[in-house]
Amino acid sequence: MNKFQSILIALPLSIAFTSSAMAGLISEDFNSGLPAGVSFYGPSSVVNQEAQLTPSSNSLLGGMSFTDQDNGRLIEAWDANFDFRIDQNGNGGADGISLTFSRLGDVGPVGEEGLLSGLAIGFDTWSNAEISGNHISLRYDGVLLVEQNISTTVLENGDVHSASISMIDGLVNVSLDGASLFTHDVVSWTAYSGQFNFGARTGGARSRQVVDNFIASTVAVSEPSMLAVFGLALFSLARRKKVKK
Ligand SMILES: [Ca+2]
Ligand SMILES: [Ca+2]
Repeated sequence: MNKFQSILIALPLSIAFTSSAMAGLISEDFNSGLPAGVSFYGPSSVVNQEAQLTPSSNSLLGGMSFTDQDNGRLIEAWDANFDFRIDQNGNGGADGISLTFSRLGDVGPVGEEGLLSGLAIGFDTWSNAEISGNHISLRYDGVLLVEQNISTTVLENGDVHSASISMIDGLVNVSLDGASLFTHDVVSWTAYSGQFNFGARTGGARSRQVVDNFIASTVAVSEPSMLAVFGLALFSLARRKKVKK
């Protein structure tokens, strides 16, 4: 292999290994009616420039999903930021809201524990024999990993709260109103393709449950580019020639 051949091979390979992953971005304030790329389920809809997941009525199951931003590619990291407000509580208020980054195609109305597919974060306002009636949960494919009481604020107090969730290679951080609540490493996590799906539920107790200002980004796992494939082909060609000599 001469010097020119080495450069020919090394160049595309180096491009392949330094190419950055594609990233998807969602920024939705619901101020312009029904947004494109968003599906609503059950009683959920845009009301007063917010996404109202449930009105304050009994026995509802709402939901809202966002179209996959990455054309089905595996996602290795994402972050999600949104405001929520839970008010008009009746009979103690219930049940809370959830955000799931669910496996591709698994979307729909769902309760405060999230979908049984992918990573789900719950903002739970009613204790069903749980740690409290004011807690955050984390589930992976429906398996409960974290159930943490919130002592600093009341989720259903009618105030606008801001949630911030980040996920990098299975490491999940959940923050509320600017303060980190917990970080959890999901050991069995592997990259999957998916989309964001909100849910909310009411039962015998009820609340109006609203989400607004959803800003999220996703980072897809890098795939070998055409240049890399070209480089690998050249490399194997050069090797074959070398063997022949
Ligand atoms: Ca809005
Ligand atoms: Ca509950």
